[in-house]
Amino acid sequence: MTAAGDSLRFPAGFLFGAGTSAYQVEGAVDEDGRGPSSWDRFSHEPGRVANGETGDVTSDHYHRWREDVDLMAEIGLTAYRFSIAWPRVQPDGSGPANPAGLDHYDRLVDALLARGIAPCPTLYHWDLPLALEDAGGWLSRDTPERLADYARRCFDRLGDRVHTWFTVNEPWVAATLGYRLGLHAPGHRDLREAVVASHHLLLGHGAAVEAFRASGREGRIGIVLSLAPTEPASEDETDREAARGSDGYTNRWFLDPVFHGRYPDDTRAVFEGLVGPLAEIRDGDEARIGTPSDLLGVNYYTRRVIRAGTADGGLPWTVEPASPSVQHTDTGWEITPWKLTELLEGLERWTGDRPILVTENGCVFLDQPDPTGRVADTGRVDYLRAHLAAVHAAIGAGANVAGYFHWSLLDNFEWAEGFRSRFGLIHVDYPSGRRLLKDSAKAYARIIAAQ
Ligand code: IFM
Repeated sequence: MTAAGDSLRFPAGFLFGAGTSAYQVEGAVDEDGRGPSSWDRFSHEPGRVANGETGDVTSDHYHRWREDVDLMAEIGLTAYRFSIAWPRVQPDGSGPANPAGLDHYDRLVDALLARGIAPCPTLYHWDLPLALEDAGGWLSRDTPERLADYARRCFDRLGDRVHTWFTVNEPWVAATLGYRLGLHAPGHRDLREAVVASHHLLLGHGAAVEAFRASGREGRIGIVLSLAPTEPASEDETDREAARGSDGYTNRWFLDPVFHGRYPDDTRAVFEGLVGPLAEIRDGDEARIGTPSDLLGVNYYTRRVIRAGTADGGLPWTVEPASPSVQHTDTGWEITPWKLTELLEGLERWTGDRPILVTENGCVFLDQPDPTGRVADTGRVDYLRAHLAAVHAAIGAGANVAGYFHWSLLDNFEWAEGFRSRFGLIHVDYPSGRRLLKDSAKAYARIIAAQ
């Protein structure tokens, strides 16, 4: 069978991966000296997560990682993006490392390498040690320094075998959902806080890159950004201007300082017009955020269509609802693979000749196993093929894309959505922990095998 995506040949060495993050898949929140995180507390607060669900057990990856590595090998993955749980390594967010925490990732890294799967850890995927949350979280200027100190311990222990590192996952989402919209930990609702948090998350990235260079380890390191290709709802100049503003808010506020060492003037002016002077951005900070890194991780799910008009919090644009003329996932996100091609083709003005890795791309489809154990997730098969074809097209047009990681390896805890959103290539039956490769995992396996 040949369908869009199956017959595509990618450059030699292109990484075919899948991703997870610690709080979403590990469970085992009280084991081996792990300390509490911001998400442990948040998810246990009534009303924060759908159906009152938590990451206490979730996909049980902390215990089942050997089986999961076997499944990765069965699919033929050549890379695995996971995150290291900071509260396992430093239960209080600072001080000496907890050896049992690092031992876990040490074993995982060795098992991956034994299967020819490149380990690609993310240092921070939102599970902030609770002690640091209580000391101010990402509103505190000390948190980026703590991140660098923790990162150093990871580089020391794993840096002889890990050669691709990611610093911070999706600072826009962490800052916006955590500090402006109140949907993620710590649940605040304040635009000013969101801007300050985004600055400190970016400083954490810069500090982690500095720590990596100081470690003397060989390898590459970079940030992971959720980038939303933005288009105006009409050709009206007001909508076009609104789309430029929204692009600054979600994309350029992060790309510009990371790659050009300076926040975009237009976005800073919008923020300062709404929340006052941003004295938290001190002399030297932007240069530190721009400490040269080696790659860019891009998380892409869908586009943003923007119309002029003021949203809540006063930002001068509104996001259009999904268009009925575009296909969508089971959570209503538009399926727009052509925007991924455009996005990847347009990043060179920031990345230059540095490689781009598509670090997340995926969809919610809710298909369940039939009586024979087959999960016929046709929607995900089509989504995967279409987005791999989009990456292939971008490479053909000259974009330096070095890998693709489907989100997610496993069904998992989808933050405020709990378990009702299933993103996995692998179906997880939560009560028993049983895993089943969905049709999408088998389709991915065929694509990888055909290279
Ligand atoms: O599950 C999340 C992930 O943790 C960060 N990026 C988006 C995914 C899907 O919402």
